[in-house]
Amino acid sequence: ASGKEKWPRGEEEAWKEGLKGVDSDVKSITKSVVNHVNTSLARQAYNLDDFGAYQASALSVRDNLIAKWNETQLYYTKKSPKRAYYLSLEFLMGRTLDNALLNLGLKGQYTEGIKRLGFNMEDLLEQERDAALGNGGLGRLAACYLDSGASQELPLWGYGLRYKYGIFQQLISPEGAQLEAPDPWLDNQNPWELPRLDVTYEVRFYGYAERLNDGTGRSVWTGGQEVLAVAYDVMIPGCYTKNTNNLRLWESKPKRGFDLNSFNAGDYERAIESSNSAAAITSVLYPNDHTSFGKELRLKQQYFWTAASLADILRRFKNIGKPLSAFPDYVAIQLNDTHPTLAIPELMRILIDEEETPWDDAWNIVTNTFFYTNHTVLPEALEKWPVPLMEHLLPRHMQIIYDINMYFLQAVEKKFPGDRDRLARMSLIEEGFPKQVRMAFLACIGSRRVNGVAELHSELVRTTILKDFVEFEGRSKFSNVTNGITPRRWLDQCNPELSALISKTLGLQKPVWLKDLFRLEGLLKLVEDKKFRDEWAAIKQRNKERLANLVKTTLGFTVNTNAMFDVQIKRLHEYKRQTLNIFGVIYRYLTLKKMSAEERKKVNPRVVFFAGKAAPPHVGFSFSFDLVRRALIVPKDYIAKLTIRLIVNVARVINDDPETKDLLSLYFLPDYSVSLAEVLIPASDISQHISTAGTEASGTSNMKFCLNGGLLVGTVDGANIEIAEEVGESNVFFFGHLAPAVEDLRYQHVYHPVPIEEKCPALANVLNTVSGGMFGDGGVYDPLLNTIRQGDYYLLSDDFDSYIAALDLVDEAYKDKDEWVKKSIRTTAKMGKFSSDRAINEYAESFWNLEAIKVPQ
Ligand code: F58
Repeated sequence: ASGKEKWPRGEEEAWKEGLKGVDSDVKSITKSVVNHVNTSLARQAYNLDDFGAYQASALSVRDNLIAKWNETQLYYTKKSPKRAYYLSLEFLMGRTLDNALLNLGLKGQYTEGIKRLGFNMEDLLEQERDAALGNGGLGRLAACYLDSGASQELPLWGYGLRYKYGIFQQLISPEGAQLEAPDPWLDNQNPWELPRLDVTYEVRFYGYAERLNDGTGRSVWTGGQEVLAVAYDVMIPGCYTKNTNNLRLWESKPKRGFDLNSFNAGDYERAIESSNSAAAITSVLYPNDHTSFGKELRLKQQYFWTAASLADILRRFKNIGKPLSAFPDYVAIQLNDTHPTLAIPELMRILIDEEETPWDDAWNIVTNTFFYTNHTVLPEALEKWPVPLMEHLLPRHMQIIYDINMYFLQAVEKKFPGDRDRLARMSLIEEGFPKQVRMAFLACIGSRRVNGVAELHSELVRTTILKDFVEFEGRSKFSNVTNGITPRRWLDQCNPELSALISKTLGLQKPVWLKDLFRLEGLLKLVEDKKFRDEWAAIKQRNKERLANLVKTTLGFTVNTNAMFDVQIKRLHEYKRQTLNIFGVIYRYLTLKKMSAEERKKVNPRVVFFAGKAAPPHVGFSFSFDLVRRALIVPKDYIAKLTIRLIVNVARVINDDPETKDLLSLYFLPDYSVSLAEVLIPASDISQHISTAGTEASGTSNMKFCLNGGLLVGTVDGANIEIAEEVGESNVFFFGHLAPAVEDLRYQHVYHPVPIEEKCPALANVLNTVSGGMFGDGGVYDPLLNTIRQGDYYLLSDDFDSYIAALDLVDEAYKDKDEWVKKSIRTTAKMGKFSSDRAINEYAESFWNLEAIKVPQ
């Protein structure tokens, strides 16, 4: 406050000269890249390949980021604002170089500088491996939120795990079987992380918790295994701002190199065993998607990560010098799904056992600090942990959970006296063999606010899985924040031509509209401008050619770029109904085969693309209630894999049929990733988001396609609904039953089944064609076909006819090219709402009470 602070050491000027990072002119940039080639890589022009040039460029860009990152962190520390932390087990970041160059506004200069050194930027960008530390939508959402947090100048950090292996690499065998290979993404050094070998915390597992019984509620937890968490920092640059935030990822490491006692006793194997088991904690991302299956190592990951993150957050808070009661004034923690829920009992443990805070005060701090986002209402995805496992691994936390439950149920009993059913329904502990801890309930009662990720989904959370909690705690605790996507990666980076056209047309600098996406509405007045429409359409065409090139070079197929491109890319899962799509393709093929040559001339050619991974089957599968109810004893992940096999084999047949192949072809692109999405999305004319109504919480790729001028075929589900509200229903191809009808329809399937031949002859015919062997041994597909013939839990037979009708409407609409382009422009123009900037600001304002803090230039 007294003006200039004292400079800590040496000459201030000398320090400041070195602080600037890389200058942004081309000459300084080449100098810095060459310097990294020579020093960091110890290489020279003679032996430098594209990969080396990529590494040197990345290191040069990193210098730039570090300078900004350092200033940002120092500034935050000085100002000590309230901070928010996003805890997510998954961050699906994709590549970094292009994104960093664009956010820094240095892409042009680096491209030029690289060219002077004899390299091509596009080739260098292709050298980077994706950071694929996530399964799908939930992990990618976390990555978008980090980009928006930094771009909106919010003091927001992410916390996650530094998995040695990300999501598995998918290979497809000639028979169409998915094979999984590891993803050793760290094998070449990762220029985007800063090891912080000095930032470490000890984390305990197992052992004993003994209650002190001194009236304070404290326990002492001792013994067991102790492992070390080591921090790795990933810099998150904001778009055209100095603010550069942090994503801190933890790596596990043995506390001691090895067990000296065993070593001295001559048991070498035993000596390294415990060190291996410590390192194993962060070795691999669990590839399960929408299932929870109670594995000890997964629970270890969750505790390891929440314990290290909380310790770090607490240390930072303590540096401010405020009393613990002020914790919620300085810290907000967002729980990305239930995976970090152990942070709730962990903070209770620290406050009670270590800080000697009375229970009520501790609970008050906890429930004002945490916020919980739910991402699914599918019963098989709701996390539950067996009580015996919890007692074994985390004995003190289990005590605390029992205590939380006791106080909570007392309060419920007080409000609803004598309602024993309600108590059983709401208990944190589900009765059964074994008893299980219901993590969603714990997350709910331990948080200040709970939200879903799209309007419909949030309403389903309130009226189904958390209904009792809404009745108990009041509706205002339960709200909605519709998901968003970052327009930096999902338009500017993946579709540079469209981005340039938009800047030119709106007469705005890129960062202006990229950070205020509602500005896209300015495009509406150009819908009637023929020249503009032609430019718009030409860009789409070039993006289709870019995709076709990729397919040619990677798979060797020649794609018909005069056809409509129809894309479905997401994790393979029954509820997402890739089956509906492939059965639709078969139906179309059969229809084409029946047509005369004359009739075929009128058909709109279509190329269908699929990509996505299926969860690898896990051993020790336990039959979920859902499957038992459906009398289907078939693991879901097996069905997903079988769907891939069917797609691949249908592709083989129809792509080879000389009569139809120009009118209909089909590709399954292996190893779906963020980078592949960046090529597929800008190339699509139409994309499919066709989950059974009420099952897809939001969906986020739907937003990405629309932002790039692609239209949607979709069910009335998740964020599709809000997209249609924005762009107008005439620009979306909706079909299928609505969410409120689903329960009744399922009931009908179970209690009044109608044979599929009667109910939906078109679909029955398709299924029979598959069983009949048109696409190879029909028997192979029986388990998949039976899910529809018996039970049909995801209602394919109810929605198939309207699905086909919707696709017919798409064909009709596509015939009028001019009108189609208008729809495309209108769609992009109305995507403002779906920027993750809007979403992150909603979290900041209505949940976290967090203010932006701009680092001065
Ligand atoms: C997804 N969930 C939702 N979970 O399915 C999708 O509708 C939504 O748009 C997205 O979250 C973002 O809100 C999702 O991706 C997972 O991948 C979990 C991984 C860990 C096991 C449980 C599923």
